[in-house]
Amino acid sequence: MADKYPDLKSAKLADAAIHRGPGGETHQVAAADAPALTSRQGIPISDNQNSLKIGRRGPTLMEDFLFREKIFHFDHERIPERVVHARGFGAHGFFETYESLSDITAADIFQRAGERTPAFVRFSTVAGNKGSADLARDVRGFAVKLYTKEGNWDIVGNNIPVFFIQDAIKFPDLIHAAKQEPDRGFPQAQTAHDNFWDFISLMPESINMALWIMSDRTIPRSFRFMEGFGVHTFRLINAEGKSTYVKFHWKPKLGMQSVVWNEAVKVNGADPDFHRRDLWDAIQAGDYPEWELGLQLFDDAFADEFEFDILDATKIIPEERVPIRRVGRLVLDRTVDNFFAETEQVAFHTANIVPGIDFTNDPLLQGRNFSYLDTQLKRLGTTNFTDLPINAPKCPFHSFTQDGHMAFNNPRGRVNYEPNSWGTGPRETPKGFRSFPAEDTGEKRRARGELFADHYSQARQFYVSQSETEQTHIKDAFVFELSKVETPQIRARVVSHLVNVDKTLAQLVADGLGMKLPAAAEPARKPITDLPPSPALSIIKNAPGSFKGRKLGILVSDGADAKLLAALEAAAKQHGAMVELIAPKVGGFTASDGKLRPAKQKVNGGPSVLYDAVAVLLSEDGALQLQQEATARDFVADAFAHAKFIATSKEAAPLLEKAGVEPDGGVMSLGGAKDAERFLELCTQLRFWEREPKVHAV
Ligand code: HDE
Repeated sequence: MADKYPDLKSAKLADAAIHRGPGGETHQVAAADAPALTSRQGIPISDNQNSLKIGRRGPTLMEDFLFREKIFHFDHERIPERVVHARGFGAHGFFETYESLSDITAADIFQRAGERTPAFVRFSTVAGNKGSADLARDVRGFAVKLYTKEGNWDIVGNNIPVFFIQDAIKFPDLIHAAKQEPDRGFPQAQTAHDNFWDFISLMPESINMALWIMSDRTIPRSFRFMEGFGVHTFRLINAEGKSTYVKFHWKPKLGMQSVVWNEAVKVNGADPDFHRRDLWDAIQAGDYPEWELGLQLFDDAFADEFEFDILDATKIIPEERVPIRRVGRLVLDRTVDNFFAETEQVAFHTANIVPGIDFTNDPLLQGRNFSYLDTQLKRLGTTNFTDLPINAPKCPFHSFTQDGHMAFNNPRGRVNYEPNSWGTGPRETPKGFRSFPAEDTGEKRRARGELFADHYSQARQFYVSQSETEQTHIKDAFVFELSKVETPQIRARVVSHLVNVDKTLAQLVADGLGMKLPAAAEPARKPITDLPPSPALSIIKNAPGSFKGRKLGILVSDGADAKLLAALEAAAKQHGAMVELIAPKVGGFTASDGKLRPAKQKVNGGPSVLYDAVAVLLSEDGALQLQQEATARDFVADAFAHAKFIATSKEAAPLLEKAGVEPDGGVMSLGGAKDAERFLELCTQLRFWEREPKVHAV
């Protein structure tokens, strides 16, 4: 492989040219040491510019096997995209175990402190197709493959700890309703349409999730600032066969952060790849994102006393109730070599578990365990997808499965069955996987546990746990989404559920839609209205108090104060933040010291929505020029509307004024280089939320 596909990752830009001969024939002029281009059969190619023809003007010959092979392969480049989670982005890394957990699980990955296990993570949106935009309001997939010494363990989770439905039999309905409507083929990658909300309004079990998806969790700032969850209750099994229930959590070291809705809408236009670019850039810069694996551990006694069924994936167990024990860290430190080979062909499966871990009877999990293998066969086209490098275990593996499409890992020799008396080949081992011998009896029924019928209590708990700003965002999101729903009855039905969650919220949403408050929907089970708030559920209440990993965008012009610029850059670096310069021309600008510096973005390609905070360093002339430029006015007006911190040079004031920015506590005029650090200190608050109510009137 290595010979055939030379590693061009470190390739430098070489002088390349196409040489044109007198008769129109063309050849690429290549470096003398370049490897020969060949066909897939290894045949060296002398001309990759022209198909084989009779004479110069054709016809083209069927005999041109090189052309035929190239086009044949090209025609089949696409494989079916994932039905859900089609748009995704992956990276490699490792998991490091903090301490031995041998008392609670025999899983090899948790036996030795300090052990590193290779990992691959794929983040995704759910509803949009492969080419959709990153900032759709949507749940994010957070799928982790851990290549342990006893086989691959996949935690195929999301960035939200609950799900829409309780039983896997409803999944096709949910996804049909959420994705584009079948007659018109739109809208894509959004839930703001009739079919989705029609389904939700008829499925009260989805109301808790509806609150979560209307929160800022579904418009994350980037993958690096998201939590992840295994969602279902699993089991950990120790060497003595004792079972402990577990819920898996991924906690981002950089803290959680989201964008605001108007910003998300604009990011989608400015950079539809915002999230994947962010992860790529961070890893390339050596700024490796990290998450800690947290376990919520509990036993049958807790399961029995808990108000909800631990098998119900529409419920959480609040952290305040069962604390999270952090047992290791996941670090992403390597981008993929090839997007298709790795990110596209990676195949996750909830049933990829290892000795020491087991399932529970969560009916959603049980359904998933059936679904994922099926989907891989459809997408990757063969049962042998497990042999692709991204999917193959990194520990030794031996099985007697054989043949099928693309079999390149068949058993060697005569033995392909077990038991056999040939004395060779793999054998069962006492260390092998054993299912926990749970006792399950009961009538065969299409039914659910009784507590599954509580649909509103935790939705309320989620809502009352949010800060005021976040509650407003939830209200605004409901109003936005339901304003896109064309059928008034569907809007009303959704609001009738919100009445059971929180009357004030329901009233605010009804007001926002310009409708009367409907009567409450009939609850299947009386909601519990006094569950204590869980502050851990709020993003803002858990803000990291740091600007690390964030991005400062500095709008500059010719003559911009070089000292101030240097001070801002140094302060940002000190805080672990990245800086990008935006100028009238991408070729660069000449600062006050007479030096030409390159810009990263031209002003119309680098709107402020791409940055966490902005600075506007203009000369007097620059401010006069940019006053006339609509995208420069948008730059500051949007930063202001999105509650961002803004620093300005004194000379930039006319631009701010023209953009309608009224300086407040989140806008800082920089007197000199010494103010740079003060500004970055301000930025550690991430957003100036106090401004928000002042810039929204409806
Ligand atoms: Fe999935 N899901 N899912 N899902 N899911 C898929 O598998 C399915 C569910 C999740 O980056 C599919 O390879 C059923 C919950 C992620 O490759 C498919 C049910 C959670 C990913 C499938 C669920 C998830 C998938 C489509 C209801 C969060 C992307 C392509 C019982 C805990 C993994 C594929 C990646 C992908 C089925 C519900 C997370 C069709 C039947 C709940 C992160 O097999």
